[in-house]
Amino acid sequence: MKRTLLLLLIMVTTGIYAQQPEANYDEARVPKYTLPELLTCEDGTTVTTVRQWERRRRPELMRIMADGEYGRTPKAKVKVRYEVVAENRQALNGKATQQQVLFTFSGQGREVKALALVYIPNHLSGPQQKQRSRVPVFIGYNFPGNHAITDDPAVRFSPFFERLNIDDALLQRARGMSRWPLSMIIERGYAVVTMCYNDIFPDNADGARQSVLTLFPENTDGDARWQALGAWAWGSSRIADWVCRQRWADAHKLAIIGHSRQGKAALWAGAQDTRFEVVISNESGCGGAALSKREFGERVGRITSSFPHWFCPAFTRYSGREQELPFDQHQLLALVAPRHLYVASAEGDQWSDPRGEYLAAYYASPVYALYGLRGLPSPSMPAIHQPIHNDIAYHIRAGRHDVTDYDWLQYMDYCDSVFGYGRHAGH
Ligand code: GTR
Repeated sequence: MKRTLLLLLIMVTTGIYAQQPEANYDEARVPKYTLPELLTCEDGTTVTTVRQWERRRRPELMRIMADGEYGRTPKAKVKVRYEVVAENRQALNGKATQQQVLFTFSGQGREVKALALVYIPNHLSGPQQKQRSRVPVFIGYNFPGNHAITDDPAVRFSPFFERLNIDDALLQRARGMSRWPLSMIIERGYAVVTMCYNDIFPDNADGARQSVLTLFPENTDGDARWQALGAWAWGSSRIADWVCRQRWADAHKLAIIGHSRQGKAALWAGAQDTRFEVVISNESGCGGAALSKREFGERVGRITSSFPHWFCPAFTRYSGREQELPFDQHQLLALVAPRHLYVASAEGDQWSDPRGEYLAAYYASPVYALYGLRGLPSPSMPAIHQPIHNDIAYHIRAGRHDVTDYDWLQYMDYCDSVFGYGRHAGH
């Protein structure tokens, strides 16, 4: 029984059962589509200034995306208690201080626990040393649990797995290390704060009952009610709350990174929370960076039936009816402006529609232009392994759906440039 549960969990988490052959992978079969206007308000006013964008169009689009896709984030606050439950000042061969910080969220007489795993660089070298007394931070969820992204036996199981009460052997410590090259990140002078996304909202159709949603008053938002993606985005902001209070962290240099479904959540978090200076979507695909109206790879009908607990119920209305969507993902991406946006794709991940991801970032560029910033220059995609690092950044690499060292190296080069460090400065 426990094994079946775990298998199911792995399948849901990796999306194995969601991949079906009927998706379109032929560019010639992409329908003719018209994207909803980015810079025209609902009443027809054309946006030509930053002021109009920030006062009128941006709030309008925030509402449209919340009501139609991700759900409304409740305004009520829940109580959070933070507790450093373990510390190791000599982690990663002395290169980092590792902390495990238990977040206890409480509301409506209930508690939800989540465990952050934190690595802070001990030594900075070269130009970094002069420039930094506080360090920039990558914030991002992991999928398989904190214990799986390192081989350090002192790292505790994420609370979600403890609740499942599965044998340790089945939990496979260290099985997800490749996506979190901790030493490499620490050596570049960045801190990392990660947490298992299941701690915030367990990723299954019944997950809401164990999630942070239960800490809020009864939800009356109907079809616009938030679900998992909204909760994960909210949780990232709670991690940022904690990070911003730490002496070692540079609160002005926060990057949020998310892969795949967490790329979707990172974009929604980055749209809402302006403390994220760099917003990184790694292969977020449908409901993330990819344009829905291209109907390429994963589609709205598919994603909302495979994962009914991710989006707000209103999004399911557009199953098989993408051309009727009153919004598309370029509008979500534009909500990150004037902060830095990085969209990345993989050639072997056609399910996520790399071209659709690129084009959404390209079509978000006019908002960056309003600020005098550089988005993407042309609707033609760059070649593989030829990153573009403008105020909107993009790369496509060879290989499959994954987070690789190549991806991390691009993100760190880009952040170095954005934050004005060392050899990559001059951005
Ligand atoms: C897939 C899903 C994608 C993506 C992926 C993942 O099954 O269809 O939208 O979210 O899972 O998160 O790895």
